[in-house]
Amino acid sequence: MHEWASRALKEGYWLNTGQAMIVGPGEKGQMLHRDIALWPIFMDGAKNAPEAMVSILLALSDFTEEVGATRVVSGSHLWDDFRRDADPTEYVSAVMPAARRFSISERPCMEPGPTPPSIRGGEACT
Ligand SMILES: O=C(O)CCC(=O)C(=O)O
Ligand SMILES: [Fe+2]
Repeated sequence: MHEWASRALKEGYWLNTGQAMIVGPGEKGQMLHRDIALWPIFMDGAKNAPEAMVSILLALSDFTEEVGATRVVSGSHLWDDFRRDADPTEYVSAVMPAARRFSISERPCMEPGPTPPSIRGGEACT
């Protein structure tokens, strides 16, 4: 992550978050969101705002559609309007076995999938 973050965030960076994202049976899915919305100025700039945050999500258990693999709206980091709602047909699921990871700029929309029948664990670092 250090190599990638150093390249993407040219002025240097801080480790912002390191947290387990454990989702279990009966829990509601998280709404589709962009983490960069924590800093609205970057939402206003949309695709022209500077890259301010990058993330890695590591699967601690298998990520399948059934257990709520994170959904990502591919290409949403290039939208002109970051407040536009994504259409469900635009989602792709980050299906991957445990111990794999995916890396994203924090501009994309993403959400965990539907309520899982078993525990789904992820580790997020931003
Ligand atoms: O747990 C997930 O699938 C997504 C987590 C998330 O939204 C985040 O780490 O910011
Ligand atoms: Fe998030």
